[in-house]
Amino acid sequence: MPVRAGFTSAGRALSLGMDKSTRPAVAVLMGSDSDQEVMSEATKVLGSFGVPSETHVISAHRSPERCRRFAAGAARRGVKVIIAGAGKAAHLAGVVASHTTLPVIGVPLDAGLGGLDALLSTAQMPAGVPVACVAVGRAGAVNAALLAVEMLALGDAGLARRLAAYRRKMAAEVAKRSRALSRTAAPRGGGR
Ligand code: AIR
Repeated sequence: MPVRAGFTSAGRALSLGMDKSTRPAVAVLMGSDSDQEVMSEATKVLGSFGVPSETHVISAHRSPERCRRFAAGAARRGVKVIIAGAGKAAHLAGVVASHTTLPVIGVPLDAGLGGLDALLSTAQMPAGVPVACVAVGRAGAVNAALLAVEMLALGDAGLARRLAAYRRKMAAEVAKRSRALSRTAAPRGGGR
């Protein structure tokens, strides 16, 4: 399902309860630059809604101090939501969440085992430190961005309107596909 709903406002500053510069409202993190292709889907969706974002490669295991520093300082820098994608033993979202009370959305990535390893590592947080876990791979990256937009839209009527328009456009697209399918389907009764 296409997610770009005709919003071409990339880079437009939003009223996010902070200054209207290009201050990033969402941070998109990934455990390795090898995650970039999938995680860029999240950045694209954010851009299509005009939500400014920043991107960082941070590994919970390979660069733990950088991870802690980023998470501990994110709120102070104006970040509102953090998206963290990682594969294998994907502890990035959980470790980031342990250093901040900003909402953290984890995207499990398929870097082996079909992403099941990352899914469990991301989703199975102990009570007390939540991570919102979305689907494995591209669908997860897209939905992480949409979920972040939904969170920001709670305090932004313009963004909420764009989300509603996006949903309407998606529903219309489904109906269009159904009509196209009906046209190409065999006529009722078989055509024997
Ligand atoms: N990773 C990196 N540090 C900790 C983890 N879990 C993940 C990355 C990537 C995978 O390990 O998020 O999905 C493989 O990384 P690389 O750099 O070896 O390609």
